[in-house]
Amino acid sequence: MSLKLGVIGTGAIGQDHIRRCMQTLSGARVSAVNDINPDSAAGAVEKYAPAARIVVDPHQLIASDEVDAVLVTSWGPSHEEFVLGAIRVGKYVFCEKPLATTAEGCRRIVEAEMKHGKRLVQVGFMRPYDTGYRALKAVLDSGRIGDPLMLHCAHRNPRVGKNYSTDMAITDTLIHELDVLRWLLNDDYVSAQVVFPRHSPKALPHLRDPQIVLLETAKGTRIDVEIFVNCQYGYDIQCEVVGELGIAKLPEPSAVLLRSQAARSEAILTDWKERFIAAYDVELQDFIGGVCEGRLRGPSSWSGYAAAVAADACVAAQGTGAVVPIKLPAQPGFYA
Ligand code: NAI
Ligand code: ISE
Repeated sequence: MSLKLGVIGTGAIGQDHIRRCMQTLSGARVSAVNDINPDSAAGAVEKYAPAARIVVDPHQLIASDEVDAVLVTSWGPSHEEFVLGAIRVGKYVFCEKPLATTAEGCRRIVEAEMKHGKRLVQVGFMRPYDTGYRALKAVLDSGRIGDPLMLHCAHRNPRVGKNYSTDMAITDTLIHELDVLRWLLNDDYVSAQVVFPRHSPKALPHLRDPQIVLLETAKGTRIDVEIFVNCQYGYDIQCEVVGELGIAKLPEPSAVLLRSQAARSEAILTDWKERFIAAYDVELQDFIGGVCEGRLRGPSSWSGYAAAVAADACVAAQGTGAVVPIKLPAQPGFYA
């Protein structure tokens, strides 16, 4: 039997997930779509899911008998409403990051899910599914470089649109590191500070770009993350862990080493869709499998909440330059 998916939001990642559900993954098909922009919904259906129905009201889509589970791929500020809507009718929901744009919003989702009594939500944090991050974690867990002391990370996008704001560098971009580094280190954050280097003239005046986020964990590990979303040259994700006994670095995506015109070169990817293509495939296949088995295994609402608690502190730190404490409540047994 094929799981019927309803997709809310048919922009960049919505279309990419519709494509992978219809063309790459097994066990599911897209049966209904919604977007506040009807042309976008029509375009996605025509291109990837000709048999899917366009439903104008997102809450009708969530409640529809034609939908077994929901994918929320609309803009971040709308996620909470749709995830709560799915929990209300007891349907499984895969929600792209961020789960909600504030910790308070994520907390409401956690509470609704716990009240329902069973996990229904998977958050679209795909990096724990990436083979590079998994290999890096295996090295750390093996103890080969001893305890991690420092991490140097970078999250670089070639450019962003005019609606991208300074806080989105945290809530939309850094949120990936806030999730994956917590998982990688098996540790929680205790403080954050944000400092701003010289403004890049390639960034629009309203956007402070680049930024450097400094995090400290409960075990005392120090992390610096450069966020540079107008770096021009490519989509570049870096993570280097300095341990007591050695250094472990996130592998680069594989590329041909070219010798040509008196130079050695390797191409750098320019798009997150390609950089994490395999990870997106595996995370969504895992969601489909989890729904079919009645037991989700992927990143939970609690992971979404934990990342958002740290994100709130980083956004506050952007405004003051001060070191802002991060206090994550104890994880409920429900999410163990
Ligand atoms: P986008 O702007 O390309 O597409 C968003 C779509 O959602 C648009 O078509 C818009 O009309 C629609 N939409 C917005 N509000 C809506 C509402 N209330 N109801 C119905 N439709 C609505 O944005 P993009 O890049 O696809 O991002 C969407 C979400 O996915 C964001 O939360 C973003 O952070 C996340 N994302 C995650 C990525 C990842 O690596 N996991 C990569 C890119 C995006
Ligand atoms: C985008 O929404 C993503 O999630 C990408 O993975 C990230 O690199 C980019 O900065 C975000 O805007």
